Amino acid sequence: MSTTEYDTSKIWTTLLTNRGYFGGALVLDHTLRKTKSKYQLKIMVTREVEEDKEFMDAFAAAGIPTIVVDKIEPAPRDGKIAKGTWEKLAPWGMTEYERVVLLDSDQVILQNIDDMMTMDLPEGFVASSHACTCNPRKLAHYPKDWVPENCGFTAADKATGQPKPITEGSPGNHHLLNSGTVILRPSKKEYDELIHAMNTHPDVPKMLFFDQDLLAIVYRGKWKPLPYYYNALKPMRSCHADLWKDEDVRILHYILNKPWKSRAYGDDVIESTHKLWWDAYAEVEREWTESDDENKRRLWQNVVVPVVAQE
Ligand SMILES: [Mn+2]
Repeated sequence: MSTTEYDTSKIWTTLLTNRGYFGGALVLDHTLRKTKSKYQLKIMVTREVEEDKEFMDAFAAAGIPTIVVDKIEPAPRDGKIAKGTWEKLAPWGMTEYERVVLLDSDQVILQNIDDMMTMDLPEGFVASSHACTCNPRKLAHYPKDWVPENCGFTAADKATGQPKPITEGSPGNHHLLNSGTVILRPSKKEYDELIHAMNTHPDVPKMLFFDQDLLAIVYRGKWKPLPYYYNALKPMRSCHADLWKDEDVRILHYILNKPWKSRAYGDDVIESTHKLWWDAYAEVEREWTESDDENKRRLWQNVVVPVVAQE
């Protein structure tokens, strides 16, 4: 699809802060195109990325527009700055768009998701999927109340995948979202609220998931839960096997270990999902390495090959 055919009032976006996730971003872009989205992916890049000329050339070769975003970080507390992916808040300030959907570059799109651009979203609200708080790997640094009984997905309708509505009486974890997928309406007022909360909220210095934790606080009672299949976290294929249906999954999210780190993924319920990523990557690889454009073939070698496992 050429640029002129896109609906330019709304965009997909994701954040890249270095070359490491570029293979992921190429697969994300490729699968959005492959599923025939009529909206374009524009990738947010930091100032550091902007200075990496060869990397910027690779975005141009891929035909992916970039949006350079300034550093966003909390005011220091006791002389310390809570470092994190705070630039993921930048889309709230992009008021030239009616709607922005924030995605993660470790996702693959398996079915057309353009309905996310038109689904009902009240003013002042965002839409997102729950965070899965089952903690199946029993990671010690995760909060103590991250157990299956408290997970938002445990309460979802198993037949339809629809989430249970969130109320003030819901378990605390039902108020937590995963910021790998967020539908938002850019707004100067909401952007300012987010930045203010980032600079002042007492929990910020101990936040594990940065923008994601902050969004759950600022949009508490003001976010619409989406079915899991708009942000299907790969471990859920095991820990929510009774909810998960492969044929329903629109967005598969490779949280924790990334598929591009090894071509020798396992064949268990979770790691076997890496095949979908590698199949899509093979299509991208063919397009670049068989290109008539020598510059594109060179950029593939210099920018993509070093960050994607070759065996
Ligand atoms: Mn992710």
